[in-house]
Amino acid sequence: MISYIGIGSNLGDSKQTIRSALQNLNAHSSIVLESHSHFYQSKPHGPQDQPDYLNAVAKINTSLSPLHLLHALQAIENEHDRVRTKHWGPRTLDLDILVYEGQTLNTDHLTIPHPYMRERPFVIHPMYEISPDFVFDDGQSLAELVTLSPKDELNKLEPIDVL
Ligand code: A4P
Ligand code: MG
Repeated sequence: MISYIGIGSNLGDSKQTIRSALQNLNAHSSIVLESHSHFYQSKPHGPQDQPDYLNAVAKINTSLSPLHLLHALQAIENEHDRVRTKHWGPRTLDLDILVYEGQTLNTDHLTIPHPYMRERPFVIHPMYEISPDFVFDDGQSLAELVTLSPKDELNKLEPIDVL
């Protein structure tokens, strides 16, 4: 199944952390990394008293169920010393399931599609870069969201070798 993963970091060496997270995704026996976006730097959304973020989006193909995928992502977060402190606060690595092919979920542990993704330039623009034809199950296209989402807040970094 195709799934898109939102990757964020704003503590430590974020570029290296995101690179390593992409490598960990690809190294998982039930996940194939299909593609990933450039890395984008932006101001924090939510609480402002924290460093700027680096974000990217990955497209994966996986045989894991959404819940098993979440657990795999949490294991990768933990490998990167992710410590859960405050909501929307700083983190070494945040991995969110943005969408999972054919799934709409709203449970205590998992909401798919990710509830805030459509309002977040740091998700919409990188995802559009790798999947410009993507359309949500409710019919809304990523192309339309991109026209509504301010891009000037994002600083696209030079590409780096990941794999
Ligand atoms: N959970 C529910 N749905 C999902 C999903 N689709 N994917 C649950 C992943 N997890 C999901 O997550 C808390 C719980 O959410 C998980 O245990 C899982 O069961 P968390 O990452 O530990 O907690 P959090 O940070 O408090 O919340 P969340 O929702 O991950 O934060 P966000 O929404 O990711 O916001 N500004 C910029 N520029 N860039 C950023 O990346 N990120 C945030 C964090 C704030 N501002 C930002 C950025
Ligand atoms: Mg998260």
